[in-house]
Amino acid sequence: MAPENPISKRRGHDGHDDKDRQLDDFRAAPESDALTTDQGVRVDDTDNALRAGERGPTLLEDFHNREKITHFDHERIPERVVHARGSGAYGHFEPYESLAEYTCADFLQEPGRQTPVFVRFSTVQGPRGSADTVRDVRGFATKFYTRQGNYDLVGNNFPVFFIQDAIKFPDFVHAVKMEPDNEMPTGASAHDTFWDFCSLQPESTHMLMWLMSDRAIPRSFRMMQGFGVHTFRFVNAQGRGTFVKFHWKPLLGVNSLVWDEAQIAAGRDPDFNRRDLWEAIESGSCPEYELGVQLVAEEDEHAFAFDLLDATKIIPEEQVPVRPIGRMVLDRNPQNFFAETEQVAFHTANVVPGIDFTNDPLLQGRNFSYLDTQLIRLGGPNFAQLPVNRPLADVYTNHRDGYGQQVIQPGDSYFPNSLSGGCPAHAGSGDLSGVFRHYQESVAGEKVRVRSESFKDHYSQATLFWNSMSDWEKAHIVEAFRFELGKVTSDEVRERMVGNLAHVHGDLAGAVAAGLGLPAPQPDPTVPSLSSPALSQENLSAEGIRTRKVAVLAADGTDVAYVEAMRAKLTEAGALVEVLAAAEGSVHGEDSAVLEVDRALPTMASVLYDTLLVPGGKQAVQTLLDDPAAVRFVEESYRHGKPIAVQGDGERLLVAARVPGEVLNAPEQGVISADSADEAADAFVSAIERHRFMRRPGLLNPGAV
Ligand code: HDE
Repeated sequence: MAPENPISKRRGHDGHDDKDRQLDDFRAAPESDALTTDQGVRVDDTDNALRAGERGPTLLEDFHNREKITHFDHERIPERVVHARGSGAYGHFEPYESLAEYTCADFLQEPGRQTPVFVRFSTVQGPRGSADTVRDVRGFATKFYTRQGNYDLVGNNFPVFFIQDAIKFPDFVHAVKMEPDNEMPTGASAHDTFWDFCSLQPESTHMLMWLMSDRAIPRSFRMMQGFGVHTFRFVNAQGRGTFVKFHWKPLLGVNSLVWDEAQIAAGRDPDFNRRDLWEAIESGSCPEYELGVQLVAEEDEHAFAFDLLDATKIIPEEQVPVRPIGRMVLDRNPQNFFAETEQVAFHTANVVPGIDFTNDPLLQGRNFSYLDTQLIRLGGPNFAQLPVNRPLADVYTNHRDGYGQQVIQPGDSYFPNSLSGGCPAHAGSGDLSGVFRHYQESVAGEKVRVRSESFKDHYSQATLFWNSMSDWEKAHIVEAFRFELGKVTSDEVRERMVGNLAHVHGDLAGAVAAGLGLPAPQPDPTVPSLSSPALSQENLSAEGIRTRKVAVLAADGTDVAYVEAMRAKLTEAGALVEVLAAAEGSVHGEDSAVLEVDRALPTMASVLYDTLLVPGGKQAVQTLLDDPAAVRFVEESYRHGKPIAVQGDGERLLVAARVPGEVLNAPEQGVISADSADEAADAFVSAIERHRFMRRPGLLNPGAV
């Protein structure tokens, strides 16, 4: 008898929604307990090839051996040319209200109606095996399996892009990818070709500001915004269009790592963001994002100082507020990385009635590129039949044949026909509901190869971004430019780039130049003084500390009662508390109370936690003081701006970690020193809520502020 299928028993995969039920038909439940070949022939030995005599040559006739090796030889497919490294999850989206006034998209009509989704987060530059915490843009691509067909919102975690016209994408990607001779650096833009391109291409300046900011090193995919980037178009049932920009906002707040931490994390856990997403979903702490839209009436197309079709520009939220329209929850991990996360195929041209394009030249080029790249990556034209890509809406086409055809299609495959009763019929000839009708935009013009004059301002919004940053965000941007340009070997490229920065802000250009040993360029007197507070991460923290990871450093002699009291309060607030000690097992308090150890200190690092708790207990603190890994843990936590709570003697560890005297008990700097959990807990929770304290003494590089 066939064993119970362990696959269907995995948590969350229980016919959860329509997509999950559809996937069930493709889940390979073993039908027999015996190993077979692809042809279903039972096999009793998969460890020894057929050979002529015990020590003789292997025989070609061994079809099982040949099939096994041949299949293995063909297991890899080309990785994505960009966004190769990614992590995916299923979930659902539901609108808060009907958007019928603006769009006839079926999935946006009814408050609370759930539409299944699959989301893939990614880095851009590095190959599939590169580290997660590199400085890079993150992809945020969502496939909505709507009743009217698949809608893909293929966005990023920055609201702008490097270039204005898709024809420049191959140039840009060749410049940012590893250098052609030595294939270095992996997962990094700190090299000559990238900065050579950008320094010659001022339209990239706004995007560079985002890339050099902490937005490029997100703490978690769960704490990162997403943007559709382009201006799209909603179309309502009457055919009226409204310009729309899409925003995803994480309910856990928008938080980042700091650069030193990101670099350490890349070694300590190259899967840092992937693991975080996976574990959060496995533990039931499902990430949520709110979808927001900025809506602009068609008649206001030219009401802005920039062109709505220019993807290097945002619409400042103070000018057009973001209206929340629904929420998305990611609650199911894939079961097979390759089948789902790797084979998922997003395409900007996968739209549904009610959502349409604009003439943004970057978007127009993308509408060609995604299908084209998938034909090579997924080996032919039938990839929409792969389980993860399959729409929930019925599919009925005249397409035939091709590699990997999964469907037996009876009947003819041409239109018009009479022999098949005219099927499939055009919707136009009968039921008109759910038909995609292209927006009736009038278009006229000479054939020209030019960039519109309205796309020519490359600096104002880079300045807007700079002006909107807090002091520590500015300092981090300066340090990032210094780091990246410091890796550039060409003096000419460095100088040209610093020259461009002078058009963003004199302070920025001057500070970067100083770090590179270059003279400060002449500031540009025309630099505007605009700012948009909505851009600063200072203003994007969430309430609460759900899923924040707290490390507790313990040893024999630790005040166990204090740890348990703090654990109770932190866990109640939704944080995850882990006790770390030199070895796994347990430690004993002075009163011989037992504290279970969750992780051995040598296997962990401060960069894997959001915050640190150091309980008192004379003997325990002495043990930790004698352990360089523990002192380093404290030192890094402080330097990376993380909240720290210490009890009693625990303060000695702060001193050993060279925490300045004036901060030893400074809740306003996120360092809380108190003897009891009652005194410490509330202040510690509010500190964790603030995420980081980047203005601590010694943290802001004076040359960079
Ligand atoms: Fe993409 N992009 N892109 N891109 N992009 C791809 O499609 C392209 C751009 C984005 O998780 C490729 O299937 C062009 C902007 C994401 O599978 C490719 C241009 C934005 C993903 C491609 C852009 C994105 C991709 C590579 C310039 C944010 C990963 C593999 C006009 C709004 C999707 C693939 C996933 C992937 C082309 C610019 C987001 C080559 C030509 C702007 C999130 O087709």
